Amino acid sequence: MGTRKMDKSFLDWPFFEARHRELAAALEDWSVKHLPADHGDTDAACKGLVAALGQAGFLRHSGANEGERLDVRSLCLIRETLARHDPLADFAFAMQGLGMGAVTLFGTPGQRKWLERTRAGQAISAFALTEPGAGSDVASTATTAERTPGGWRLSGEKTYISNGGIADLYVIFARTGEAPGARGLSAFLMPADSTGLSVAERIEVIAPHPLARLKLAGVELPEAALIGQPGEGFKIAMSVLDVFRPTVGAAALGMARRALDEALARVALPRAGGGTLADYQIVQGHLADMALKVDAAALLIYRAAWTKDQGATRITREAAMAKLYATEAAQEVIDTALQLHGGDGVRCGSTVEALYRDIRALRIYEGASDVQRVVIARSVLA
Ligand code: COS
Repeated sequence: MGTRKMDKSFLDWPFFEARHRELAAALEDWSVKHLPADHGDTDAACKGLVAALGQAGFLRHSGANEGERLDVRSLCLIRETLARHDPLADFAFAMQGLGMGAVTLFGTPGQRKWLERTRAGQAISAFALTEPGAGSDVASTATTAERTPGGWRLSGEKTYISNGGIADLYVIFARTGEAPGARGLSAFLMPADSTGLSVAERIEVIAPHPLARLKLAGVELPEAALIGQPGEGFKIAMSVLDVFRPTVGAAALGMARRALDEALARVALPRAGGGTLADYQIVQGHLADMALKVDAAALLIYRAAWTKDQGATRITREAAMAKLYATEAAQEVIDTALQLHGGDGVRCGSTVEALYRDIRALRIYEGASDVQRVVIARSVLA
């Protein structure tokens, strides 16, 4: 990591309370001691990270039981800190939250029992929404859930499911047919050992993490597996995404901060011909743009998180702005940091090379950048 200390002045912004500053400091200490994890075997690394984050108590923040509140600022602070040290650790944390988001927001007391295990790092969760024919267009979901005498029978396919293959339980969205399109979907809690559920394919991506295509061949679920009411699945999915999209922005922010730190360390190195790269005004211009993007992203992210934590019922527009801007800006910051490293930037195994691969998927998952533009445009036109 860059030798320079990261700028933490943002923690003094009025969005935060003392408990947030304490959380950020505790996680920073933990991360310095435990990260980056050994990534040799991605599945084992993720399982180990979930267990370690659970034991250390940080996964408590990934969900909330009755009488508690999900604190979006804490989620964002944790994601940005973990992503700055080890993007796979951020992934491991994030999926426990996204996977259980529907249960945290809409679960029955019986379903909430799973939260004890996911928040202790003893069970791994996943969010199964995307399908081969329904990515950005959730209303086209084709997986079906038919009523049976004792509950539901699910058939279809889900793809690009993070934690697919290592998850202990999935929250899955399927068509129950109360109405066409978005109004005919429902959400279910589906344990990974359900008969008829199989991993059809493990998917390799440019920044490795557990990812799979799932096949559902008549998976039988009890009545108690239904989350919320029949027909509410689309709104449940969107409400979960509203909470977690700012946290994707936060992960991107952590990666951008790391890239800026790496760039600052690099441009301070003495050059053979005398001076440093930082002496050049053109380099200073790049550093200024990077710092500006980092702060602007942080402001949008913590605006969205603070607004939700103040009790807003919807933060659709704020969440979309935070995710869109922070992920696009992080890609640019990381690209510039890589450029400032010259040939060393594209060397496999260098920090900026890894960040360059790690950031890419964040502009796609949980609503691609153009989906966020659609959401923002609709809100300004409304
Ligand atoms: N919170 C609560 N309700 C919401 C909502 C939100 N954020 N967004 C939409 N709704 C409601 C709408 O109010 C509407 O309700 P009514 O039928 O009562 O009017 C209903 O849901 C349908 O909304 P809309 O017409 O906007 O749906 P669209 O089919 O046009 O879809 C987008 C909108 C494209 C924004 C949505 O499909 C989406 O977010 N796609 C990306 C999905 C995604 O992130 N995938 C990644 C999976 S996780 S890796």
